[in-house]
This record gives sequence, C-alpha cells and structure tokens, in this order.
Amino acid sequence: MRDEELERPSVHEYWFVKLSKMTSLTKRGALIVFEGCDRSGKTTQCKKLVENLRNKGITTEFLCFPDRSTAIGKVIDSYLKKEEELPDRTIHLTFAANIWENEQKIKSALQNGVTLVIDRYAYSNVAYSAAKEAMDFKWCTLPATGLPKPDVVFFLDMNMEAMEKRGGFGSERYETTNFQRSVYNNFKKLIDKSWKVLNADQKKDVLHEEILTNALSITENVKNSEIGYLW
Ligand code: FDM
Ligand code: MG
Repeated sequence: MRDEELERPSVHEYWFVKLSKMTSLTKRGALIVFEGCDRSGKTTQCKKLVENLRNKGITTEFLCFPDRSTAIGKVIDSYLKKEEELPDRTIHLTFAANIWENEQKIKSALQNGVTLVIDRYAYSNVAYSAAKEAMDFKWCTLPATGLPKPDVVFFLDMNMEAMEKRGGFGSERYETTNFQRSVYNNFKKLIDKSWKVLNADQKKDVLHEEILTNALSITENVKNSEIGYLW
C-alpha cells in the first residue's frame, strides 16, 4: 500500500470530522473565572459550581491560579510563604508566566467543549501587584495581553467591614487588612461588561443559585462564539 493511501481518511472518518464541526461535538466550553479578595469564598463557590455543572451534564474542569504544582508555581509558593524574596516586577512576571504555561491547556479544553471554572486569573495579578508602592497599574496589565478572555468573571464582592468580621487571614504574604483594601480598590478598576459583581456577604446557597443561573446561560451562549483575548 502506498503512503498517501494510508493517510487518506476513510469515508467514515471524513464524515465524522465534517459532522463534528457542524454539531454540538465541537461547540466550545465557557471560560468562567472567580475573582475577589482573600476569604471572599471563591474556592467554595468554584467547587460547588463544578459539581453542579457536571450534574447538569456539562463537561467541566477546575483550575486554580497560582498553580503551585509546576516549577514556576513552586517559586510562587515559596514567595507567598515568605521563604523567598523577589523584586515586585519579577514576581509579577512569574505569576503571569504561571498562567501562560497553562494557556494551551486552557485553549484546547475550551475548543474541545470543556467548560473551565478558574479560581483567580490575570485580574488577581494586576489587583495584587498594583497594590504595591511604585507598581504602575497599566504596566501590571501588560504581561496578560493575549491570554484567553473569560466569558464571565464572578467577582465576590465583600466590603471591608464584612471582611474584617470574617477575619481568619492566614500568614501568607498579602494577607493583611490594609493590603486587601488596596487590592479591592484595584479589582474595582478592572470591572468591565464581562464581570458580574456579586454580594459575597450573603448565605452561600443563595449566592450559589445566582452564580449557577448565570453560569448556565453563559455556557449556552458561548457555544458558537470565538474565544476572546485580553484585554
Ligand atoms: N496572586 C494570585 C497574585 O499576586 N497574582 C496572581 O496572578 C494570582 C493568580 O497570590 F494573595 C496572589 C493572590 C493571593 C495569593 O492566592 C495566593 P490564593 O488564592 O489565596 O491561594
Ligand atoms: Mg489566600
């Protein structure tokens, strides 16, 4: 048998690919991001959302940034635990690189119809880094340019009084009330029409209902649309 004969798809394969492109098999997944200050309940809501979307038959995966499992993530982990000092711009670019090293995985998941629920994304990097003295806000946005744009950002909005009442900050870097105040103000500057600002200071289940309703309509609406890019 000649090589070209081996490589030519069978009639079945040809129609499988063609029909896949025309039907739901290749409808893309949604990119759903949660943002907010520390202790705003993001992780709890992410986990619940993944579970509920899966229960509705929507293929869903969970990601979290920083992704502390990679070599780059390990540098971030030791920085956050205050075991290592790095200049502000350096750690900013390191956090950005940690998202970029997952870019292909994110894009191919979405293209293969997998919905992604992500706990923090590039917005956190801007909000936290720009809260530091001498870090320019615009400069902080630049390294994320070209990353896939979330279809929705659920911002878990908790005012400072509520946050102070919740308390329970850990001992990692950035976990102080004053710093969180600036982070919060920076998040507010990043809001665009893809954001849903939600009151995080209410019953978890009530909040979740609102998130789930929104997420379901997003997964439906993005099916035939292209992935967007930041910013
Ligand atoms: N953080 C998180 C950043 O400074 N930049 C980033 O890009 C990301 C994703 O890391 F203080 C900060 C925010 C937070 C810390 O995150 C660790 P968790 O979600 O609290 O573990
Ligand atoms: Mg934290």
